[in-house]
Amino acid sequence: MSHENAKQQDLARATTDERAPMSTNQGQPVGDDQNSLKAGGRGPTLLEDFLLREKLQHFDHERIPERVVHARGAAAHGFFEVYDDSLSEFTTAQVLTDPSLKTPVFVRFSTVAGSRGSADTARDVRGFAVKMYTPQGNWDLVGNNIPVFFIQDAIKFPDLIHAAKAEPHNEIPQAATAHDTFWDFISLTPEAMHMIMWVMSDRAIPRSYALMDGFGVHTFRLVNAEGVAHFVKYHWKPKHGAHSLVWDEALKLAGADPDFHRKDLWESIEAGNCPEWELAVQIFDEATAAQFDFDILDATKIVPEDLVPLRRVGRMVLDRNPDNFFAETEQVAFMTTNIVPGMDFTEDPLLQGRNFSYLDTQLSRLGSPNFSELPINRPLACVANHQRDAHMRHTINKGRVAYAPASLDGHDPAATGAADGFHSHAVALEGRKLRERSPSFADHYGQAKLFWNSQTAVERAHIAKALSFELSKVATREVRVRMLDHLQQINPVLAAQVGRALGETAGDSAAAVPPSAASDKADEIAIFASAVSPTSASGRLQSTRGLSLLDGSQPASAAGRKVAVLAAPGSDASQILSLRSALSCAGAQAMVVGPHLGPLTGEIAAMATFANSSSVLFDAVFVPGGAPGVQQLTEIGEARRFLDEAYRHGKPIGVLAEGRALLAATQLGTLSGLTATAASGSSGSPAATLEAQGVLIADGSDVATAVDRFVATLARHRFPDRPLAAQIAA
Ligand code: HDD
Repeated sequence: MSHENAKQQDLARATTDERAPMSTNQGQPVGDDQNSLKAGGRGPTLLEDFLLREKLQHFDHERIPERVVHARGAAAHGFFEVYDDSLSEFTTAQVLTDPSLKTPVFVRFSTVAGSRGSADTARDVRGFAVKMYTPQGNWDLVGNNIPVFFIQDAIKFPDLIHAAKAEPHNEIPQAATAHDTFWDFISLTPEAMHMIMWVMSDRAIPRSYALMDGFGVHTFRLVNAEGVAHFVKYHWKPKHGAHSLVWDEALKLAGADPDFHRKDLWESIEAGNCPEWELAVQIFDEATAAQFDFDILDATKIVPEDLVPLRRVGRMVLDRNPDNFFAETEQVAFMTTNIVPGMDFTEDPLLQGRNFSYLDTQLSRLGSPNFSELPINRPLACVANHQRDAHMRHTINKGRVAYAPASLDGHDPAATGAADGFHSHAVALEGRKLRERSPSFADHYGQAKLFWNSQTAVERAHIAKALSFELSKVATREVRVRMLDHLQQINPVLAAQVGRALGETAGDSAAAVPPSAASDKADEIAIFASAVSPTSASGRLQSTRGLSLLDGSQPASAAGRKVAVLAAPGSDASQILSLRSALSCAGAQAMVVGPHLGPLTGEIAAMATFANSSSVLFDAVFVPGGAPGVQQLTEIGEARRFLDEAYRHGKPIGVLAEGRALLAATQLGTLSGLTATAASGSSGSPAATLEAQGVLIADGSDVATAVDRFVATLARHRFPDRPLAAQIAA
């Protein structure tokens, strides 16, 4: 039986057929589970009613503790395959070296701080946990969408999480770091500054799980057949690029659709737009590591891609949704200790502490050391050892030998384990036992600056905005001021701009400009425009590729995007059909939004209404022609707002033929001087100016070309520096 078939069968065995005649958990047929057994029609209920007892008892115990962190998550099944055997130079792990292997995977994405029921779009790190059911046992790469961490030593983890979670006296705020205890801890923890730059960047508000990077974070080891070890960093690169929301959109989405990311993952897979990532590795030896000006054991540091380029070695596709959220997504137990022969840990003190924590937490969450027998956790590789019993044991071990060495019943007392079994790499160790931080972990600002320097002006402006937002929610002034001191060490203009938002003087205050609520005000972007040379006079790296999302390095792709088509009775159905087929070819989807559900025009029906949806649920907005339809839309405030809000959030907008009149009726139309009927496209006209900002206005003479241009614009994701965005109230 193939590896994959075995897994499928394994999971199938664990399901029950809900359409079969009802029975108790003991298999007794049930005749009526809607009425309890009573003495007489009006009761009382009888103690002998085992059907009632069992049903209520099971219900009363349905809940298990949620994860202390990463409680809110969504997951999917899929597979991983390497492109070739080129990594066999570095490792004996079959999963990384055998291209004939299609390794089943289960991947769970999550936010960190919020509880199970919190909103998906909170500003937060995203968990990116991959379980691979390899022939050599399970390999879990329990990473995040950010390549560094807040702290260097696991002993600080409980403090970090207690500070970040809702405050313990009133459980406020939910799924948010914008509060005193978090920033108090951070302001007293300089090692967190690099991570803070990432968390305040747009990385912490991804567009979807499918459109974000993943990282193993720590430096790990790969070990080859000769026992030679190399260091490795793992990266997941999304096939369709890494893209983000904007903050105002993320805030609104938390109300409009708290399941935004979860639903996107589910619906993409159902629609056959399967999320896909490439696995990339950075591999380097001890001598190379010794030359870096940071310690590769320090999880607050990246290995810049300008120092060690990425090598793309395989791909992972998520192509099947879970059958049952609890049995799979909730009960899956990831553990950093799950590695396979040919891999090893490093002495990173954060990783070492994690290796205690994950095994431990499964006991309190899942209730028994037999959690590894749950279908979602069970390896495909054979399990054979002398561990026995404990709560909820499923395996029925045969025979009397549960010990080693043993000579009874055919056991070989000389057998001490598989020859190709796991061997820890023989790392040379020396030194005294001590409780202190290595001096090589001491630089807390160097890579925070590297990250800042590697961002575009728009991204820097977003970081300044995020810090201003978060710190403005901190009630204790000393904490705010302490943070400004840290920012000053990273970049004086950043410190000054955040200082201005907080009513403090800090950094290069001459450069600061009045802050606005909108994310992309031109003068706020302009102050961050200064470029930095890639290396300093002393040869130190000052910026590097791989850190910016807006430097043009992301692949152009419209796959997985959702477009709102605003329509009403009388809208041009053929234009909508053209758009729909062009989008579907690009792996994107059109959803018609109208004044009511159901048939609107021709064969077009509305799947959403202005009352139940808004522009934040979509990546772009399109308005077809058809004078009577457009006329109706111009009279609907929400329709006009759809366009204004989409413009403010940098989203592509397309209007065709008479659809232009709706755009002309918006705030954007007024501010840009766009009229309902003027000829489009002449240079210097409002339409030409808007086109450069991703707002396409076409006259309807060539629908096919107009639609193709719109899809190409959609593939660019966002147009973040729109000059009129700050003036639009939406
Ligand atoms: Fe952790 C869950 C990622 C540091 C202790 N962690 C958890 C999950 C992810 C990460 C993705 C969710 C897994 C799932 O979906 O079930 N954690 C990280 C990363 C870290 C990190 C990338 C730094 C590089 N974590 C970390 C430390 C500790 C923990 C330092 C403790 C010493 N993490 C846990 C935990 C969790 C967990 C308490 C909660 C639920 C679980 O493990 O199964 O053990």
